[in-house]
This record gives sequence, structure tokens and C-alpha cells, in this order.
Amino acid sequence: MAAPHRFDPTFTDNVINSMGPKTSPRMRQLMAGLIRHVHDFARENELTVDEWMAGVQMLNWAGRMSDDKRNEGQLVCDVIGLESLVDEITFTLAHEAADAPTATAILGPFFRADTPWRDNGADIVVTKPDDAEMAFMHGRIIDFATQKPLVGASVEVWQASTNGLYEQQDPNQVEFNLRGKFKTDADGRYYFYCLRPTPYPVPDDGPAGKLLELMDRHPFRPAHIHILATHEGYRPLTTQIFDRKDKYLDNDSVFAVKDSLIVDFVPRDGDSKAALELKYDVKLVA
Ligand code: MBD
Ligand code: FE
Repeated sequence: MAAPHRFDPTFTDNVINSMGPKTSPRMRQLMAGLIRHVHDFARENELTVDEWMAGVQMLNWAGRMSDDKRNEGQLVCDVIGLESLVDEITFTLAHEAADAPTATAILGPFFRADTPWRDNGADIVVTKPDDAEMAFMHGRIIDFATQKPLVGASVEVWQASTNGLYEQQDPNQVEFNLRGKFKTDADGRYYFYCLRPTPYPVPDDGPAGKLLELMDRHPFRPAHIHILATHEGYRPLTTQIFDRKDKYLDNDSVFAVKDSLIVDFVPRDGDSKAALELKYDVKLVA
């Protein structure tokens, strides 16, 4: 009997069934799903060799562009909403309870694991842009179940400068500018000076930017500050907060905005370092 034509869906079953017995159940499930969906995608769209090869070249381009300062593969996932979708799935599975703790948001490609500790009250704006609007950010890390403050919890923050660049993208910023890791004090509080964040475009000189252009989409993200809060015995929380005044809240190029993560910068009196203030409490779940 002749082999089934490749258009025939039984071909897909053959590929899936070629997995051996040592494959883990989860791997088998994920690969079966992935193979089924990409085969269906190819069949439904009558994908040509040229179109498939363009996709391969985009993946290779993303790989070539990626290093410890740039995670282009992640950015490609971001512009098609995949990191936001898996973030939402993970959050929903973890918290079936109606009353949710602080919402999560995607980590994004500019996190640095080696960010230095700074003392509460420090200024993360080491390279100060001329057009900086300074803000005093403060809040508490709280146990979601008891609403009690958590002492000695860690809060890591990072943000882009007003020129739209994170420090690792910009040779004119001091290393670790606009990043810091803080420990909550005896009242569970953290506090530091930062910039009022400004909207900026995701890097669009690579495959993610090319995809955006081909889809006739803009690269802008609303102004945001990244937060990673951790405490022993609690689920680590990765999130971002967004300035309510931003014009890109409804069309973030990486689809990360959630209503509960929109915050208000308010005027701050009597502080020569900052004319604005932002209070943000983070609720962790054990
Ligand atoms: C960013 O700054 C970011 O936070 C995300 C999620 C994606 C691209 C650039
Ligand atoms: Fe970011």
C-alpha cells in the first residue's frame, strides 16, 4: 500500500505515533499537540515551501540576534501574545480562588538575574536623563491570606530610561542603572526613588520588529515598571505596573496590561528629590 498523501491527516498521526516509550507523558502530550497544530496550520493555509522557509529564517535570525543582553526569541513570542497567554494560564491555574492576589504579568526580555541589592531609600536612577520626572515608590509586601506584612521579603524592580532603552541596551547608561533589589524592613516596607516610566518601542531592528511591520502594528509598550517579589515559603511574583495616564494601555505591543496593574502617580510634597509618589503593595501567596 502506498504511503498516505502528506495532506492526509493520518500522516500527522504517524508522526505523533513515532514517539518512543521513554518519552515522558507530559512531553508526549506537548509534542503531540504541537505537531497536530502546526500540521493543521500548514494544511489549512496551504503553506508553501517559501513561506515555511521564511519562518525558519526568522527563527534563525532571532537565534543569531540573541545573547545575554538580548532575548529575541522571547520578544518574538511577546509580540504574538504567547508570553502573556502562558502567564495568564499559569496565574489562573495557581489561583482558582475568586479573590486573587496581586496579578502577574510577563517577565519580558530585559530582566537581569544579577541585579545588585540596594538599601531602602536608594535612588535607582544612577544615570539621570535630563527630562527625568522623579518618583518615590514605596509599599509593603503582604501575605495575601493574613494581610500581614512580610519582613525581609525581596523586591526587585527594573525600568527603561526616558530614551526608551534598558541599561543593557544603552552604552550611555551605567551598568544596573534603573534596577535594584530591596529587602522589606521590619514593617514589611520597601521604598526607593525611580523614574516616572515613559512609553517606548520594543526593539524593532530584528525579527520581532519585522513581524510587527508585516502585521502593520506599532512596537510601543505603555510606560511600566517591572517587579519581581519573592519571600521564602511564598510563590515568587513577577509583574509589571502601568501608568494610568499612558496612551498605550489599550494597545500594548506585547499584550501585558491588566486593569488591576494600572497605578496612579500622585504629587508628592516636601521632597526635593521627587515631585511624584507611587504607593504599591504586593500580595504574595504561600
Ligand atoms: C519590554 O520592556 C517588556 O517589558 C516586554 C514584556 C517585552 C518587550 C520589552
Ligand atoms: Fe519592560
